[in-house]
Amino acid sequence: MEKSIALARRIVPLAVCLILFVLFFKSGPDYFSERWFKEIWNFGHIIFFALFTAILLRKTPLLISLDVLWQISIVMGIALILGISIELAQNTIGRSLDKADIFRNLIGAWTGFFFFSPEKLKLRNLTIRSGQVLGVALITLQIIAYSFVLIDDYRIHRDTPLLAGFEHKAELKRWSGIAKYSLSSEQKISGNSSMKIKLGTEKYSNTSLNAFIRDWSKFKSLSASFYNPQSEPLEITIKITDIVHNRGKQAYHNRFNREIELKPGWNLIGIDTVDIKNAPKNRAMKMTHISKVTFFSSNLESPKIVFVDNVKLQ
Ligand SMILES: [Ca+2]
Repeated sequence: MEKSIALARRIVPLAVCLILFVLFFKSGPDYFSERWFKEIWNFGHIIFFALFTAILLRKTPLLISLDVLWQISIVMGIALILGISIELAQNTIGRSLDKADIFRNLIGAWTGFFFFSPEKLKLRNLTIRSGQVLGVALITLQIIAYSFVLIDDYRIHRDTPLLAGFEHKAELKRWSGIAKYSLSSEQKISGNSSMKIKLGTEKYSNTSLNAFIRDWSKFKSLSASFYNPQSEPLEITIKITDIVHNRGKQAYHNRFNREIELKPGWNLIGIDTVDIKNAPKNRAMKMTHISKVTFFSSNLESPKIVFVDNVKLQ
């Protein structure tokens, strides 16, 4: 029995380490995966580098023979270089490059050393405890950040069919894009605020909603209110894509695009979901998995402002 436990203690960390390393490349979330899945996956980096560091410091005689400060420096250096290499390799196979993962790798290596390496015993007790407290604090911060994502995901479900009302700053984390965007109380159609978008003169200046309820199959329309503060009309395009488009070649004819002209002042824009469903040329849009809603301008002669509020399904 004791032999089996000892054997399991040796094999399990190595097996978990190998599985995680393969999963860094073979499976896991991509750019279009759900946030809760992407964020939980990040903990894999911490676990992998904690185990990898512990194995290195138990199985590498050359490393074990060094002074303990050299050991820490080398395992942190390995985590940094290997982590950057993994991120660059993932980037070439379509997985997103995440600089925060490199930091998580360092947290993993640090906790691996201070919790699981027998080599830590060469340090003073106070130093070991301080190292462990720092490791736990950094992991706790990661857990707190993850809980914020789960809370916002709960809000998304609670507020549906409203996709974006722009009443909480946390909502902005659901958006991305080249255009600068912020919550603003200057203009609003409901509540206290809307989103102010500063469209630039790039070929495409865009902002996209990435996190929202995916299944639009039971809704009849999408609506949004735009405020154009300029004295002239402003042309923007609304682009809606599903997961098939985003994980495919992202061709123009394989998504929904609608150019709209915003007159000065408020504009209520409505789009029938039937039009969205029938927009791709050679297939029906996957209405059970809408992936992204984008507003963009193209080739503006000068920067423009637009406000958006009350993006909702009906
Ligand atoms: Ca609002």
